[in-house]
Amino acid sequence: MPEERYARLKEYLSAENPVLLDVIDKYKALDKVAHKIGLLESDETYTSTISWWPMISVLGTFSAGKSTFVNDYLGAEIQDTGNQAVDDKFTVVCYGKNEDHATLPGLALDADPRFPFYNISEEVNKVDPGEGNRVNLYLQLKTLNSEKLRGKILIDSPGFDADAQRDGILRITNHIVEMSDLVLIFFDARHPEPGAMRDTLEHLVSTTIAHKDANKVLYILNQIDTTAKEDNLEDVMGSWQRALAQEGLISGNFYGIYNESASSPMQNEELLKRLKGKKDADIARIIERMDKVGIERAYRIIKSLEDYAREIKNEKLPKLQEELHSWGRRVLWSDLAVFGSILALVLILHVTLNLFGFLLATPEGTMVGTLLLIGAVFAAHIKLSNFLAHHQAKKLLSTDENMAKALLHNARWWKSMFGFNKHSWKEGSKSKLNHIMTQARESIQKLNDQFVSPAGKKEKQE
Ligand SMILES: Nc1nc2c(ncn2[C@@H]2O[C@H](COP(=O)(O)OP(=O)(O)OP(=O)(O)O)[C@@H](O)[C@H]2O)c(=O)[nH]1
Ligand SMILES: [Mg+2]
Repeated sequence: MPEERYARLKEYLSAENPVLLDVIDKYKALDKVAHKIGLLESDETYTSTISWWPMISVLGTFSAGKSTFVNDYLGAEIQDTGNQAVDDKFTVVCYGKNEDHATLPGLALDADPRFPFYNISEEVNKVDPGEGNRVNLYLQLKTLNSEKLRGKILIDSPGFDADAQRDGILRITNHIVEMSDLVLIFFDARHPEPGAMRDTLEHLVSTTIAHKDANKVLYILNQIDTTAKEDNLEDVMGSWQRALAQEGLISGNFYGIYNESASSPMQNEELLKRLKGKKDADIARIIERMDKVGIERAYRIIKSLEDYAREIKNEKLPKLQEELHSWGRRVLWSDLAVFGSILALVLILHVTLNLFGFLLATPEGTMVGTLLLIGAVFAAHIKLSNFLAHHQAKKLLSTDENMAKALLHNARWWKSMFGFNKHSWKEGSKSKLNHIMTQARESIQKLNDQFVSPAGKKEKQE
């Protein structure tokens, strides 16, 4: 039920993202309008169509050092690392109040309003029937009491190998890339040649650059400490960037880093200084993006509220009005046809067989006859208007399920086409939507105020 969901979202947000608390009430107001119009069923809510927590996902080739990076960022050994393929699941790491960190099965993700995974099993089932019911094989949840994770979700993933990957994993990867606010794609400098990364590149890069929000993807060449042996950092970085460019990537989001504690010791001081300088600068840029992700998500959530309200007012309502009007017109014509036919039938029967003479003989009889006639027309009207509404809704179902629902919700037998033709139709809902849009803009203003940096510069807004 939405009430329960609002309450749980509020509970989590008050602990992790209080800025967004009052936005829930605005979503609630939006849901109420949508329930009234019939675009949402009473147990549905727009709050479950977006991710409330910013997501950072770490993807890449196996043994590239993804888990080592995650541990280092969090300052906790939460993930296992090693030279063989270690991870076989996606691990969603999020904030937890308890001191000990806990590992929960993937199914826990379905129940938690923070996670945009509520339909992941269905998604997987679509490409790999039956597989979705086993999401525990693909996903697990870990909680950690770390300030770094407050109001954020971090996802570590299994090493990517398109050949060996089942469709289920590919589908989850796409879903994660789609939902993430920031995607870190790891390669490692031990295998910088295109051959070793081709599969990964082809799949990951092509899905990510196809994404309209390409700036959210960072390409990271890890383990650049291994270039010390031959002192060929520039060559290795160069060939890796060329491989990316061949896939059509010309973005500036390339980084070269390594993990100090995992790196092999370097003798040459000069070289160490150079590599460390590069790494420190690039890690700082990456961390800056990771830290800012919450702000971008907050803007996105409010923006969606405004977009939903505008879409309902400017597109959904006019479309619904048009649909209802055309339904009303069909009902009217059918009514006329039915009424005409019944009347004609009665007349013919009366004239030819004098079937109703006995009724017309007395005033009471005439009255009963008229009532029967009206009753028949009335019953036909109810049946017909229902039938026509369902027929029309069925046609809408494949393109716009919500519209089909809204049509059935509004197309009731006691309504006529004349009601849907008015300017004032759904005036109350329209003014509520206007109000929500104004409020959304005010919230954005509030966020701006909150995130204005000391230098007076505003943070990036979408
Ligand atoms: N030399 C060096 N080794 C590293 C670096 N980062 C990680 N490693 C080592 O590389 C191995 C793999 O690291 P992981 O963090 O497990 O890699 P992963 O990408 O999570 O691997 P999978 O989960 O199996 O795909 C481990 O033995 C790490 O110690 C680095 O910057 N330099
Ligand atoms: Mg790993």
